This record gives sequence, C-alpha cells and structure tokens, in this order.
Amino acid sequence: MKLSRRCYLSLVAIILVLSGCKESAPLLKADEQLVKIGHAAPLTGTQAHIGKDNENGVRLAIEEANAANISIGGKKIRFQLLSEDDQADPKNGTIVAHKLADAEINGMIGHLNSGTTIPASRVYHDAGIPQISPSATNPRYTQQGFKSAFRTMANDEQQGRLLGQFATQHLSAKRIAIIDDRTAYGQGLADEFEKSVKSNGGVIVAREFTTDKSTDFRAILTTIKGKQPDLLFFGGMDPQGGPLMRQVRSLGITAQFLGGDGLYTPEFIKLAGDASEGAYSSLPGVPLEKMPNGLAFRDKYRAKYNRDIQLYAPFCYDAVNIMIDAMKRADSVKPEKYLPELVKTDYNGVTARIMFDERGDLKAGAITFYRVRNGTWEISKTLSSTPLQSAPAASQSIMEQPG
Ligand code: ABU
Repeated sequence: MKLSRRCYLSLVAIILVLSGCKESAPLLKADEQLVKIGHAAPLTGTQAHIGKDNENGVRLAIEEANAANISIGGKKIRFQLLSEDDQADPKNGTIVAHKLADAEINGMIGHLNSGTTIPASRVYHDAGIPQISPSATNPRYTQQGFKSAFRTMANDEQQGRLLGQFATQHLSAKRIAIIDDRTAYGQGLADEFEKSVKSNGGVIVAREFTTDKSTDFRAILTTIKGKQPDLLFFGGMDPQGGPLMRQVRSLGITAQFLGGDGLYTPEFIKLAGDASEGAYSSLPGVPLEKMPNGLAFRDKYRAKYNRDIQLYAPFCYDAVNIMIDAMKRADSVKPEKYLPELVKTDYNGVTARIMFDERGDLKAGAITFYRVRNGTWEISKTLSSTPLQSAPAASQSIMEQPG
C-alpha cells in the first residue's frame, strides 16, 4: 500500500501524539552513553501548572548535568528526559509507568500526586527501577516494602502531626472543621491532622469532604458555618483550595484557614484573590532562603523559565541530583548497581540535607509554615519532627519565627 505524503505525515503525527514523545533522543558519539530519566506528573488539566513546574525542575537538573560532561563507568553520559502526562489520575499513572518501564528508563522522578505514585510504584519496583517522588507525601508510598521507592519531601504523618500542633498551639484554635478532597493525599493528610488536633486537646466540630474536580463548596460550607469553628483545615490542592477560600469569606466565615503543601502556590493566591489574605499553609522542607544554594536555584529557575517557582520544582531538582550522585558513587548507571548507593544518600540539596531512613523517607522532616500577607506567601514558622544528629548549620536551624 502506497501512502500519500500528506497521509504519511498525518500518520507520523498520530504516532508521536500517541507515544507522548516529547523529547527526542540525542545523537551520541562513540564514547557516550544515554541515560534515560523518567518523569510523570499532571501536565494537562487543573494541576498542570504544578506538573509543569515539576518537569521544569527535573529538566534544569538534567541540563546542568549534561553541561557538566559527567563520566560514569568510563563513558561520557548524556541524560535524556522522558516526561509523561499522568493527568493526576491513578489509572493513567499506571499506564505511563508501564510505558516508561518499557522504554527502559534508568531512574524515575515522580509521580507528583500520591494517588498516582502509589499504584505506579509497583510497576517501577517490579521492573527494578529506582523511583524518587519529589512531592507525593502519603505515607503508604514508602510503607509497601519496595526498596526502590524514595521521596525528597517529609511524609504526611510528619506534616499532619505538625499541622495539628501548629493549629492548636501556634494559632490557638480549639474548634476545628476539616474538609478533604478524598484523594490519597487530601484525605490522608486530613486524617493525620485530625489525630494530631485531638491529641493536642482540640475538638473537631465538622468533617466534610468534596472531590478533586469540584469548585462549588457552598453546601458544605453552610453546614460548617453553623458549627462556628475557629479554624478550617483543607486537605487538597490549589484548584479546589483557591475557590474554597474565596467562598469561605464570601459566606462570612471568619475562621482561620489552614492547608497543607498543595496550597502553597502563587496560583492559590490568584484563585482566592483578596480572600487569601491571612491564609496559612505548610510546606515540607526548609525555606529556600535558609538553604546555602536555595536562592541561587530560585534565580536560575526564574532566568531559564521566565517565571517563578510554582511549588515542587526545588524538590524535583534535588531528586535528580541525588539520583545522579548515586550513579557517580556507584560508577554505574545500572539501576541494580546504583540503588545501594541511593540508599546511602547524604546530600546537601537546595531544600534540605537529604538522608533516607530504611523505608526511603527523609530522616529529617522539617516543615515550614507560611502565611499570605499583602498577596504573597511569607514564612511564619519552621518546625522539625525528627532532627538530624549532625546536620550542617543551614538544615539544622529549626527556626522559630514570629508568626
Ligand atoms: N504532597 C501533596 C501533593 C502531592 C500528593 O498527592 O501527595
């Protein structure tokens, strides 16, 4: 069968779209070796701004590594990014995980959401591929016994516990209402927060839920208003958190507002508008301004992408650098060779000094609290759940700042 040129080009375009092929393989010289780094996040849909930010953080680290002309195992290494859109959907997460495993990636950075990371982690584990999630915080990810699973962010047991302490002790809240988005992240974090509030003497006056697709929360907010809480906690991401915050204030609810890392974005402030003033959120890690290379990273990111960091890009950048560091120490890019070195990581990243415990979680789980003031997130307080024994000054400084 002979195809016309137009037909042929259409066919190629369809194949490229279906294969999700966005980064073409670099041409290699004889003494060079290709190393494929997989990445997955929602690159379309309401969380695309956060997913693209993750991809940008990964790409920046890969481009720097390529510019550094690294040699491993006697070969010059060319790193290639294979990035996939999982649409924050657990089923799609597993589909793209199989696709990346079939492409024989040397390591995986992702996924962004706990709801995709947890099911996909079995695929990477079964394929023997080391995986570092920069942002998935549900504890289950590293509780499955997969030796291939790591994360560069404190988990939600750590985050939820400190959020509960922050609400009851620092914000002096007693009557607390909770809404979550029923995702692995939102519900998991809300559960941990609830436990911590209760153990700190607070009372949960309402527990409501929504979905990660909803934008109208007035029915549940009306119920909550009747319970007269002095703090409202939301477990979920900014596409829901922003409109929720706006509707909280438009219904005349004056309770303090607190959320987890999924709200700590410029987008949350944009979506909530003036109603965002005074909102609090947490973000695992030490603030960039407190880390030796944090501000340099922020400036590099801004210069390259002509925009500010949205949320997890620094954690993605650290994740790639940790993986490459393990490859260098193993003098091998083969997963089975560098995985034992990844376990032994002790790396000063832009977000923290990074060391893993036996499950692949961070040994030191600093959590920073931020507050919206004059249309921007400002540091309120940093707490640590598990201090490192011998951390360098920057990551050891568990700052107590005026809130
Ligand atoms: N850490 C919050 C966003 C990612 C997640 O689903 O865990």
